[in-house]
Amino acid sequence: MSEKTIFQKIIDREIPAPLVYEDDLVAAFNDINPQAPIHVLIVPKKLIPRVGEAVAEDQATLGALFLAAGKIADKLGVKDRSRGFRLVVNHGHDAGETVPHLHMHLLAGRDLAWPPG
Ligand code: IU
Repeated sequence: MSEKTIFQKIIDREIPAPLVYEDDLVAAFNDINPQAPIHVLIVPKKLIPRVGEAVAEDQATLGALFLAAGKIADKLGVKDRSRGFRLVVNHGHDAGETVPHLHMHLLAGRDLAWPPG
C-alpha cells in the first residue's frame, strides 16, 4: 500500500492539526504557511490525487468541498458579500501543486489581487 499523504495523516489524526470543519466526506484545517489572514485547506477524506483525476463516483465529494467552503466562510465571518473569499484548486506542476491529495484553498481576510500569480 502506498504511503499516506500528509493530509491523510491529519484527517486520520496521526498528525495533530485542529480541524476547522469536518463532515462525513471532507475535513478542513488551517494552512501551515498562510497566504492570507484566513487560509483554510478543505480536503476530501477519500484520496483523490488532484481534481482532474476525480471520477463520476466522486461527484458528491466534489460538491461537499464547495458546500463546506460556504459553511467555513460563514463560520469565519467572511461569507457576507461585503467581505468575501476566494477558492483555489491547483492541479499539477504549472499551477504549483505540492501535495498530491486534492484540496481546496479558502483564502480571505485581505484584498486578493486578480489575476492570481
Ligand atoms: P498546493 O495547492 O498543493 O500548492 O497546496 C499545498 C498547501 O499545503 C500549501 O499551501 C502548504 O502550505 C500546505 N501544507 C500544510 O498546510 N501543511 C503541511 O504539512 C504541508 C503543506 I507538507
